[in-house]
Amino acid sequence: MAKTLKEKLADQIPKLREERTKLVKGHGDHVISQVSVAQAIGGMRGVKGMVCDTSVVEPDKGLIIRGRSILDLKDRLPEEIFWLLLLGELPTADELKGFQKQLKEYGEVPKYVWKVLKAMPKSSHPMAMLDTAILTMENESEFRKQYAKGLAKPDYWEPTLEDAMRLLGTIHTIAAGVYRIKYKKGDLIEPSKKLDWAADFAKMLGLPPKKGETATMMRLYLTLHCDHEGGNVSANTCHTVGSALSDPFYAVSAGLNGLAGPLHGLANQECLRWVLDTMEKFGGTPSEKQLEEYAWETLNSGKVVPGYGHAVLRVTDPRFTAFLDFGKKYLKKDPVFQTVALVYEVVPKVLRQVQKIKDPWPNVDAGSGAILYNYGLKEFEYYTVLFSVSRAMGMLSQQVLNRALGTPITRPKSVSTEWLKEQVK
Ligand code: CMX
Repeated sequence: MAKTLKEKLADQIPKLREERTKLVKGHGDHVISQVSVAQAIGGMRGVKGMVCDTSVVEPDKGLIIRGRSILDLKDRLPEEIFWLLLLGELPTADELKGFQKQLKEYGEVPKYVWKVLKAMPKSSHPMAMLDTAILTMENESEFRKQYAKGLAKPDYWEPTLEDAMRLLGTIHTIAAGVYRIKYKKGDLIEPSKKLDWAADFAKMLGLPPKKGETATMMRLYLTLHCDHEGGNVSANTCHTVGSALSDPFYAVSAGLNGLAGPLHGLANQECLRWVLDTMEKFGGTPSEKQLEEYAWETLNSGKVVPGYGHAVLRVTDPRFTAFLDFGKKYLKKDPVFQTVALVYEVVPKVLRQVQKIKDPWPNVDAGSGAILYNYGLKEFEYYTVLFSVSRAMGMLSQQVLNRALGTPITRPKSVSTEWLKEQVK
């Protein structure tokens, strides 16, 4: 019988621990980064100060998961990606089948979670609902229970993985419930015993299946958003909270609160709004000239053009390319998609003229909204919830590995402005 994810991880952990010990003992003093005043003030951009093995983001290549470009992985199921993030290899067909079956065994959402969600104000943002639901589910944490009983450090990763499975096994059901409760779509739809994670999510949202296309779109969406190394706001927050040995429910909920910011994951809702605003203003897909004018108008009013720019990337985000290719295949005639494609022609030319902008290219959020819109998800505010369902894979795999490796509590040193002034005197 194929090995489980836990068994495979258990096989790998001794070697990973040995490797880390060797690095610290043998090369602990080797300097890998220096910090300038500008970096200390400017969000620590580019400072190398943490380790993340699940994925890396190369400025000129984009997301690379365990050595494989995201574009080579785009047709894989999200479940395969979670396996890859954790183990560094893709599952065999049998391993995948076993993992999918196991994930479903963790699929029950406690009734109290629904009660809490239904009691929230009608005006609550769907991200606040999702994060509250995850925090409410902290009550189920196996890590917390076992830690309270006296868990040995080398064993921390096991109940962390258990919590990760529970969270991953339920997050799509919770997210679908958030959608149906918030937007009054009718009764909750039960998870299926047969469908894969993404297809089941699409079904529970209640989206029209469009001959299987909706499930294909959801698989792509959930695969593309899975992880983006360790330093971005959500991953870094999850890492920091988790480093205090807060369990995965606390840590992922905290990370997702960061994803809910408009400069991070919320950009996808802002981005489609921007695209639709242009269409409303110009009565349909605008001309290149109109779009250019609108981009300047946005910049001159002190706003950002959402979906463009990145803290690390310096090329078109390959995840955007994957969405663009999907749109060209399935949505060629859709005016919203056509506008997104046109924005890609025009906006980088405009942003390149603004000297301070380091990356004029689209990020993942520039195209995803138009696709969701076409498949019946018209509620922009909900888009970051979809992002979150996927990104939970990255955050959870990072946390399990950190527990396995005994990564210490995060505690960088802050300095005062007075201290900085002294240094540069
Ligand atoms: N539109 C207008 N101005 C932009 C811009 C854009 N798309 N991208 C960067 N800039 C501005 C910055 O606001 C900054 O201005 P100030 O110096 O006046 O503050 C200046 O250009 C330099 O920024 P940068 O070094 O190029 O980029 P940062 O690393 O500081 O920020 C990001 C990166 C993503 C926050 C920024 O590009 C941005 O706000 N983009 C629009 C929002 C967006 O799409 N966010 C989603 C990113 C992906 C994700 O995390 O999910």
